[in-house]
Amino acid sequence: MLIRNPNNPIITRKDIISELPELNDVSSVFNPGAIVIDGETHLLLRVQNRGRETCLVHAVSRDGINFSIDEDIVKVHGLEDHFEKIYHVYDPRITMVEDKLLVVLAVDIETGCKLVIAEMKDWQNWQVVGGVFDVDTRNGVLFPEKIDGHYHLLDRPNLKLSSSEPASGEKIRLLKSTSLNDWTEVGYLLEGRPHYWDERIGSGPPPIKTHEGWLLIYHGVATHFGSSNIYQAGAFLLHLNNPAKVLGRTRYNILEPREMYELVGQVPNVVFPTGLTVDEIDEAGFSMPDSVVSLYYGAADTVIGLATTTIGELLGACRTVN
Ligand code: BMA
Repeated sequence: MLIRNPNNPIITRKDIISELPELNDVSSVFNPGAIVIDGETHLLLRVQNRGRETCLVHAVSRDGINFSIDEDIVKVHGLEDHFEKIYHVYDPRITMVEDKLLVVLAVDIETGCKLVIAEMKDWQNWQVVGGVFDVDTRNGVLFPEKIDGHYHLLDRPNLKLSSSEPASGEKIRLLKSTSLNDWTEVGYLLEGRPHYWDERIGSGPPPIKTHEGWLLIYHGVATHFGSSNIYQAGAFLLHLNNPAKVLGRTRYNILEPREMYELVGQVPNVVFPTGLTVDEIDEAGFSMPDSVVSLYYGAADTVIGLATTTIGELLGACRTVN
């Protein structure tokens, strides 16, 4: 259902060209946030250098396929007010909420991972305006509008399954807040399905508003292959006025590692969607069944892939739940 762009991978390490020592001959570029503003597609790239340090870099494109990439590293101001020592800031998910351009970032600190919300000042400068600081959590996405006067956010609290494994999780949670800072738990919405493609799960890009409900892409991890986890993508649908209500979920994955650049790389067998754009949205923020969806995803934690489909195809797939 998702058609890979023939130019895939659309961004690789060789496209990062900069005088900065931090961006010289980098190792990988993956898991981008995406948004369309005034007809241009903007990405925030997760760039990993040979120090295995993470930098966020902005890229822009007229056609959503060929990107021109900034030479500077994006600054997130105010992080130091919250954390003493930060290891990595990564996996940006970008959402426009009531004229504010916001990004949710995963931030690795000594005690695990927190979610930080930052507002764009310009593409190089973002200011921390909130976050989810209480639990160890990741995969945060903001809804593009307030519901019942509240911001809404999905996250995925981490479980530490064993000391040798990275923290991961298997339940997507809904939170709400009036301020972007103090979040109240509404409840857990979706669980991983042991033995199947999505044993552990987490949201992908931010929700899309459709007449049938909030449409989301998520990632699922099949962990039952011993040392080789497989990261795939699926979709689910939430009620428009009551997003705690799950209306549908794909039984099958809609994208799985198949191409060489998805199967082989820094972390093999990974497609990890974090950015999504829709070509046609009406005045009220709704996309149409034939609106084209462009999904930007990290492949093998090494490069960026692009795959397209339509809203109608995704909604149809959400009805295949068993
Ligand atoms: C997840 C996150 C992602 C990463 C993926 C595959 O747990 O850490 O950033 O792309 O694993 O390694």
